[in-house]
Amino acid sequence: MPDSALENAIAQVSDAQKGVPIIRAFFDKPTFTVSYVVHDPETKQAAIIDSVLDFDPASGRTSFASADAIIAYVAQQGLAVDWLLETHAHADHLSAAPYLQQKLGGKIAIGEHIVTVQNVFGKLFNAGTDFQRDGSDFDQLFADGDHFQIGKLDVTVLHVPGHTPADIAYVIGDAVFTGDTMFMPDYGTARADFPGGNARQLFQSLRRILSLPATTRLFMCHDYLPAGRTEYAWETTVEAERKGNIHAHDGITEDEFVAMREARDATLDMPRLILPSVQVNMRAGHMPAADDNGITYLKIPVNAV
Ligand SMILES: N[C@@H](CCC(=O)N[C@@H](CS)C(=O)NCC(=O)O)C(=O)O
Ligand SMILES: [Fe+2]
Repeated sequence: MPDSALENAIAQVSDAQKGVPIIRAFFDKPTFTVSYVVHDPETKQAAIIDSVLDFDPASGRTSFASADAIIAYVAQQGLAVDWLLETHAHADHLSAAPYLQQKLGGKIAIGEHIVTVQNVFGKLFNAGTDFQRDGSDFDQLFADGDHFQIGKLDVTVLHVPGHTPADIAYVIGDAVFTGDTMFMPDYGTARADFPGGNARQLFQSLRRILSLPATTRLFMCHDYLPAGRTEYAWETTVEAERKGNIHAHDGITEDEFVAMREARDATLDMPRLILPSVQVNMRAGHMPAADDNGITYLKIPVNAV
């Protein structure tokens, strides 16, 4: 006997899910980073956002457990990966985008202002002429307002500088991948003291994201588990951030925000992995070319940062 009630229910749910991205988060505890796989339930086309390459700075060894967990999920769900999206050149973890691209395909993309970041860090690390600094290490550079699709899902790019000059947020269907702009309401916002960072710009970027409709889903790039909470969390809404973000709720003025942010930033240590991360991430996640002995080296600038 065909179960027509169930068939109708399945059709109803599938219909309601059209245009709504399916989102799976992967949390990397050593760097408190959240990576995402986002896919279109209709076409099974997918994007991977802000992946993590495991790196042990004491031994200089890379490993792939985090990336392999994403690969296993993609295979289990039968997804086709079109995009490897970065919200910015991360200063706290290495990107696994090249490794994922090799295994799964897809184009590596970031915001067009990455060229500013490449120039600053290219200079700091005294990179040779083989490092182009024109964004060409990436397959695609996005500008504010750019639109593309993941299967039938609509994606709009918002340039949201402040944490770095090149940060972008990806608005995919009803979900926003905010990168390092805001964090969960009880933790607040991203720091603005990296090279090219700017607390005033960050405030404007926050207000821009928070102008989206109240029920817009927001997915954070990090969670640092503030005192008073016992579970890591990374999903919230525009409404919850506007009501409750401890740094940026409605009513906080730009000057108040900037004073708070600059005072807090003055107390923060550099991220544990900033030196390896920026050297690799400015090259779209690729290591610098190996020396003539075949070994790849990452530099440590002394008294320069
Ligand atoms: N302890 C962390 C710090 C990471 C960090 O500085 N995170 C940045 C994002 S890349 C941030 O915005 N932190 C905001 C804050 O702590 O106020 C590490 O060493 O990786
Ligand atoms: Fe960051």
